Amino acid sequence: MANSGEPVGTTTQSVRGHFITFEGGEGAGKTTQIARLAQRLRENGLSVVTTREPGGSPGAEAIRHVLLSGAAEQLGPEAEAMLFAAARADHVDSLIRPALQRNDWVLCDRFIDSTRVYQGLTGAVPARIIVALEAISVGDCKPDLTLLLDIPADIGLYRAAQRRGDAAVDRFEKDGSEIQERRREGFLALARGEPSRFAVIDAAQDTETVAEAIWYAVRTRLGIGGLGN
Ligand code: T5A
Repeated sequence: MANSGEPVGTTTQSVRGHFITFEGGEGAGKTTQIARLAQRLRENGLSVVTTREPGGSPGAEAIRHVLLSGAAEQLGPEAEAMLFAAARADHVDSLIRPALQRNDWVLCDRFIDSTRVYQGLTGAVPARIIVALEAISVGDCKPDLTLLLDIPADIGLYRAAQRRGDAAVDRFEKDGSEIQERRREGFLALARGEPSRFAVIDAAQDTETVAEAIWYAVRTRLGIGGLGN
């Protein structure tokens, strides 16, 4: 678990690199835009680690399979939330925190806000459990910037279906557009509550326009305007 041996929610290790998370609904374009941003940062001579949740470390990838196949659904929402937290704790300990301590940039596809929305706001898991699991799994390893790729649920689901082709729909993608729209509203509510951490990006635009909006947000929010194009 993150910070083993430390009181829950605290750490003695300071985070030095930049930690950016990408959040949003299904098919919002997170994977596409993480690759674009990583390339741009590398062109500026920066060391970048890209990763995803659930997953990102061998242990967490094993848990990802259990979660997205739907095998854990019958255990109930709280058990699913605990599995997301267990995966996250391993991911933070084995990949994210060491990368930040090396002064790398970490770009992560989904993180704490996905749990807050999918399991919490639009799931059935009480807020006090979400808060406790987050403290145990993440401690103070919080994102410096969260890019919320906001998109109408129907457009996101259409894009996700196009990308998926004939492959089976996963545990959370199978939920209809009504719940996906509630998730969208949940993310937007989180962004309103933490405006200094979140930048909301209109992800319904074309890929190039979204990439430019993200680049502007990264440069201005993280105070690195000196970076080139
Ligand atoms: N989950 C996750 C929880 O419930 N709790 C948690 O705590 C966490 C961490 C993960 C699932 O787990 C749930 C949420 C998810 O349901 P996943 O397989 O990792 O599932 O999938 P997602 O994160 O949902 O990501 P997707 O792969 O569905 O979508 P992306 O990455 O947002 O989108 P992307 O880049 O793959 O693009 C989708 C398609 O659209 C095209 C792309 O080419 C691609 O074909 N596209 C565009 N088309 C037009 N215009 C643009 N601007 C486009 N950008 C991309």
